[in-house]
Amino acid sequence: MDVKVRVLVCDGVAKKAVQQLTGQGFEVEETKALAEDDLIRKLSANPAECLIVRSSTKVTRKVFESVNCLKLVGRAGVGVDNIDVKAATGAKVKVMNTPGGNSNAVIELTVGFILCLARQIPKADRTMKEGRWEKKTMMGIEVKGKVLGLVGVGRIGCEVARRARALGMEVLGYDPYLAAAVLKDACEPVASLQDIYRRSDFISIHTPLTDETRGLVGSEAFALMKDGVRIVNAARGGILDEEALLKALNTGKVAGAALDVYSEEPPRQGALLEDDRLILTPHIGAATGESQDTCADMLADQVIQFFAKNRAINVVN
Ligand code: 9EZ
Repeated sequence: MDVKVRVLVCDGVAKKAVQQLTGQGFEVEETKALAEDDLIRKLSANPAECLIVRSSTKVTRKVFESVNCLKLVGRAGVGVDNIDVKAATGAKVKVMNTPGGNSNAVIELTVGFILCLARQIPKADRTMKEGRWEKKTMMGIEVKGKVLGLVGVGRIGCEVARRARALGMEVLGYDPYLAAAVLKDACEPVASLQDIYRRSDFISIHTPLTDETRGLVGSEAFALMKDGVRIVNAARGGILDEEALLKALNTGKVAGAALDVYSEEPPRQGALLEDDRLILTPHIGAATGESQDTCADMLADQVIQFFAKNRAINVVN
């Protein structure tokens, strides 16, 4: 590499990735999360061919239309919600992310949610800290022998299934994009979502957010579910209809739900935040050191590959 490729790293992406890029001869500058105008100012003053972000920095259309140095934007994480991919494509800027880099963190959070819903662990902790020894309202259930229904059985759903089986659960799975033959090692494939809703004691969502899955678990779905069902969503906000969930809690249809993601983040103060049967976390699915390291490594590898391939045509002397 004669002229060093400049990389601007925002949002505190894992150190290992920065070291890896520096070691490969990239010139890396690290900065905190930048607002739109600050990002444009920064890239105009000191052009970089590559921009790396996590979640905080939004790479908007205005960014792509205001600067012409970028060849590649990489997101250390799953999905590209904070990057305007259409605008990037229009500006001939490649966009990359790290599918699967967060999977194990999400898998383990899901298992934690299932056990918390079964035993009310968060509420038990809270009452202790409030100075009470409250055993009477803490009666739980065991997951052994219960049916877990998976809505979506991709990378994450599949591994949740294995762990749930290790806990003695019976696991049903529905995924319209995967053949039953592929699913049947991980779970019992069922032919329809209705089968999941009718038979499950726990339901966990593991789909992406698409036009097809937005609002998928709503009032019609709840109407089919068993009384006392428990719901987990650590996938994406908006797949589960929160208003329908609150109604289903109020009628007693749903005994509890654990949510890491919301249709609006952070969710507005309201009924969602007040019900003890809801276990709520602030989108921490990917928040493990291991997951951040894995995503950063995956992205650094891809960035190195990209410039190894494309460098020659990008250098203008
Ligand atoms: C949709 C899905 C799973 C699903 C899975 C994947 C795009 N997509 N959609 C509805 N990969 C279950 C129900």
